[in-house]
Amino acid sequence: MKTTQSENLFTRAQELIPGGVNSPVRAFRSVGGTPRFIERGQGASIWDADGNRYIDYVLSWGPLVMGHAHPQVVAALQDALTRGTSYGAPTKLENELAELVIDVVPSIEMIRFVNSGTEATMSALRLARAYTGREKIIKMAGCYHGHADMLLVQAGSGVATLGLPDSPGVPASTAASTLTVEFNDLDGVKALFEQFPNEIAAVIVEPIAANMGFVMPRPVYLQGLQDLCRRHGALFILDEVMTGFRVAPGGAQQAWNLDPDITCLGKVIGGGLPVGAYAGKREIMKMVAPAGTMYQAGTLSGNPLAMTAGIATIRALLEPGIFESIAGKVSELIAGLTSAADSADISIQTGSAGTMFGFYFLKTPGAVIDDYASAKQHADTARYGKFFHAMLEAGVYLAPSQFEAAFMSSAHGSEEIQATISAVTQVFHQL
Ligand code: KE4
Repeated sequence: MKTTQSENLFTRAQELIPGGVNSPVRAFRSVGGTPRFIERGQGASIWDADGNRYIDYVLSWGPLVMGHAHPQVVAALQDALTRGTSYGAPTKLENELAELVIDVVPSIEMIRFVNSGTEATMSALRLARAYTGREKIIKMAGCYHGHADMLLVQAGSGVATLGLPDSPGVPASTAASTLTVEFNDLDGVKALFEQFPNEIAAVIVEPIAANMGFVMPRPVYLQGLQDLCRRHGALFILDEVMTGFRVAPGGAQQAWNLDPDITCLGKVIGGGLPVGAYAGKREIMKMVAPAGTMYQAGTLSGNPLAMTAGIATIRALLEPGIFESIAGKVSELIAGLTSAADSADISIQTGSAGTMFGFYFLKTPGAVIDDYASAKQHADTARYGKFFHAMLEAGVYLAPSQFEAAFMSSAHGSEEIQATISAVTQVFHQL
């Protein structure tokens, strides 16, 4: 595969931008090689600067559940663009997207739009501290909730990918208020509530730990966290930035009948444009300025183009049968992946929920990855790196890190799924 253009662009980019990228995980650091500079996306495919075509399972890290340049999204944006790009004033579009999200996500009564998942979780935690008057928060090791100081403690995603223990620049005093426990360890959270009575403002958790690869919650784990929060007067915050509109239309909370106090959203609700949101019970949300005293603001929050892309994407996703058909493609791909691994005698652990999925190469056959410690211990990142590049050469674009999830779109048809399965089969035998 010719990658001259990407190589030249990457060389130049590294002079201009730290690491040549505007988000670390894009730099291929953990898998090696030159990141592909992408020029175009259409449906399930992307093309790089050298004209190579890939079937895309990163989909901008989750947002593009309807694929690249979906006709309804493009048309809606083209129309909105003729009326300008931003007003810094309220618009009916914000009402429309708010109503859509409130209708679909069970626990949400009121919502505030921001520009990224990071802003969503950062604001949600400030709100939890304001509402409870408490300072400490609990997060799980290996979970990633964006790059706000207080959350860059044993984080996942790019922090895990680069093997950074924590980030320099986060004040010790800030990190001291963030308590961490292994994902799926309910007793560990229970112990913290007993150790710090009346001090914990919130527990924040990804319902599926998809920033350490793809780790499903144990049965009753999430319900257990919710019950502990209720019992100890802390807020239960579900970070559905990735799982929202993907595990089910109403997110993991709809699939698993959860009732979080605050939900963080992002990705899909922006349809590929910058949108995040924190949302939840009216009683709590009404504390947010200017209705209440907890301050949070943003020049481009609720931006009309971003709202337009989010509305068009969610409306298209909610068309009858669409979600189920995308979820069906995930099942088809996972079945193909599993049988290919069996026939090549390769040990993998797969996981899937709705329109998202993931898999690990295992160093030890039969090992189980169900938290960050076991992910670091058992995931064969070297073998994943080889697999990643072989699949890239075969025209399949996966996450450039073993500690990320993968995503499906409505634009992936049987042709793409079968092409992917045959590429996997071929590559597994090469491995
Ligand atoms: P952003 O600030 O990147 O929009 O959202 C942060 C965030 C919050 N919560 C969860 C559960 C997330 O997965 C994310 C961001 N996800 C990563 C990929 N695992 C974004 C990719 C990147 O950092 O470039």
